Amino acid sequence: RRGDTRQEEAVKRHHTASPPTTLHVQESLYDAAFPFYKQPLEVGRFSLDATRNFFNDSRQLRYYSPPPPGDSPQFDLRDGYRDRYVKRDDSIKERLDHLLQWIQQNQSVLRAGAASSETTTSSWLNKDFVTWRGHLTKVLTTPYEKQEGWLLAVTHFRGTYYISEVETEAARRQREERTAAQEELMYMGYKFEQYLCAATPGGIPDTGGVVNTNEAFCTVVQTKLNGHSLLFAGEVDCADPKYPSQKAPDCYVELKTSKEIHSANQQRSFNRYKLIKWWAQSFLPGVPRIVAGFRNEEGIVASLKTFETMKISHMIRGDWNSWKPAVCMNFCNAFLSFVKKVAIQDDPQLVYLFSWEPGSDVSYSVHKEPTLTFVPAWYVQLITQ
Ligand code: 0WD
Ligand code: CA
Repeated sequence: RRGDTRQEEAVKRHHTASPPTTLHVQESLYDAAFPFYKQPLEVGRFSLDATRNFFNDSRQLRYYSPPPPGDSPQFDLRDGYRDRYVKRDDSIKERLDHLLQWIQQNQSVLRAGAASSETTTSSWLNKDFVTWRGHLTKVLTTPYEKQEGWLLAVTHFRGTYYISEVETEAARRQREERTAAQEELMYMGYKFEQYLCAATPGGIPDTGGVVNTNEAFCTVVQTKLNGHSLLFAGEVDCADPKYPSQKAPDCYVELKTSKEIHSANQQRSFNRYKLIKWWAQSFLPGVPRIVAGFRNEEGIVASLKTFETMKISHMIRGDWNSWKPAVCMNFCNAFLSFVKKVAIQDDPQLVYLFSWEPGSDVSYSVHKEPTLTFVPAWYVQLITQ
């Protein structure tokens, strides 16, 4: 049977007139041709400073500055954890606020791209979905995820579906019960960025400075997955001033750390569980390169490896029980279609809460509680104008 037909059947219906109740997740249902995914276009940029203030510019963009080729790096990722670390308060839920702020300050960019047909149900924004890239990454990897479920809140407002993550009970518990070792591991990812990033193109990394995880540079991307138009923002680690194309997102580089690989078993698990996340995250905004630092037990990175995002799927193709990019994208397409079928009511205070746990189908519940509502009043004003 054709993949399309099988995906249609993934949606269970009570009867044809009412919305579906669940969405099946099994990989086999989505094992079809790669869907249409429009080349991601950067439509804007924003920065968050050391105190998490929003700026509609690139002030926090950093520049890739690797050690000279041939030199083995000796990056001590634990350095500064005790005395040069300012950690973002991750109990504060920012939801879509910064992205909505970007929309507010860039109406002209968006109005210019919008069709003239304005009705009461669609706004000048003219996008089907607005969300964080990280939320879409979670959707893409769902058919292969075996550990962490998710909760995604959706509000349908003036023809656009806003998707904002809600922390699961399990994730909250994990966050509150993080061990010192886990906290340090989180720091190490950011410290790695400091070793490879300079404040100016051609500059040298300041490895003695403070690591402040409030600081962020984000790209705002517009694209299309089949019939779904998307606007999302994602954090970008740096731009490579030496890359042949200085166009965004071509020049962007994603930085990652991972444990050194010493066995075939570790390699398999890296390919199966880590590369899928790395691929999905960078593929979505069209970031072409991922630079990985492999750390030893002492937290020292002695080797770097560059992965080309578009070649990752070829690298894993021969693996037993491997993952497929097409399955990820077809599932995402099906999920977005499911959201459109379910979230019928256009109301900025109404939340459709989609939930998924490994081994289950996606289901949803409907809420109108101030604690779950995430589209702010000021934004409702803005769009309604
Ligand atoms: O409200 C929420 N539930 C979330 C908010 C979940 C995830 C991220 N965020 C915020 C981040 O603080 C940041 O401002 O959204 C922005 C980034 O969004 P994204 O690019 O869509 O997120 P994602 O692709 O998951 O992560 C990109 C980077 C991470 O890099 P690695 O290499 O670890 O994937 O954003 C950072 C991190 O550097 N990041 C975070 N920083 C602080 N707190 C967080 C977080 N919770 N999550 C990701
Ligand atoms: Ca990173």
